[in-house]
Amino acid sequence: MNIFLGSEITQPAPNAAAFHIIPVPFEHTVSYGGGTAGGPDAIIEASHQLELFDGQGIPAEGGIYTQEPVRCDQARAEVFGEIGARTLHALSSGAVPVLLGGEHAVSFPAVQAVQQHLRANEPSSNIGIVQIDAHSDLRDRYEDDPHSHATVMRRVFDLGVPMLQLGVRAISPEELSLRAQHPDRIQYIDARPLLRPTGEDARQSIAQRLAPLLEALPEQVYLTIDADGLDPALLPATGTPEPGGLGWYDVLEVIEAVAATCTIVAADLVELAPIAGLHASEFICARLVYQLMGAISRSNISRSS
Ligand SMILES: [Mn+2]
Repeated sequence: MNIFLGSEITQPAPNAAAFHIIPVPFEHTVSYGGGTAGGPDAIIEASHQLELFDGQGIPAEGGIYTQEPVRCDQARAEVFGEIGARTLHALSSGAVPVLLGGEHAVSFPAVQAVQQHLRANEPSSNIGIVQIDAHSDLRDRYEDDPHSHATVMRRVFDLGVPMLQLGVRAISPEELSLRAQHPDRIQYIDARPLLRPTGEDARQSIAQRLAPLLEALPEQVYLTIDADGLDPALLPATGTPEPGGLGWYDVLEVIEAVAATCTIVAADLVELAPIAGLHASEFICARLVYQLMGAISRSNISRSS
């Protein structure tokens, strides 16, 4: 089996790993360019080119266990059931699940499983979600489908999970009105104010501007990264590219800010649709996953000390 960083590390026991990689090659509802089913394999393959030392430390030291890919040649309800079970397996092993999509729809059963796991211990508790994405994905239905990549955050909203959306630059009137009705449950900084702040905001870093919004979320968060949140000049291999996205250091600053304020209990990276011969996109995704692991490991260390 192809494992994350397989050129550098061997597979630890599932309960001796800080992270579980969960490959989810699910592609049912992609609306424009296809190919997300090839995402997980391409990211894992590209991870073999990573340096173990990420510039600050060795995120792999805590152990990275790669689960078998979720079987996606079943009906959607079965696939979602398996995603939930795999996410719970990671959490009950004491690991942070990191799902590799696949289309964005896969985040819903994973978020549901994380919420369920948390509530098994503390019934009144909740998770929050931080979303890096070009699209808000808040439509109730898309092409008559309640579980499309374009509706995933609406389904998460229905779970009562408060969210922070970052980098959105394509949104419908329906989605804007949901945001306006629920300012306490849907916080956001869209791409232009995030990356080209004006007035007072221009004097503050991304991390400074994010801090009060992150403080307003539950302490434990799920981080979902849609590859199209990044700028397509950097990462063109995604189904619905939008200009004006986050650059590399922007996304690192966001991830580090989230890890500094909240506890990231689960994460995913979705919507990579590899383009043959163009390796930068999958390598950037592999590097992003590894940097995310680094940010999580380092923040856990600083919190426990
Ligand atoms: Mn999305």
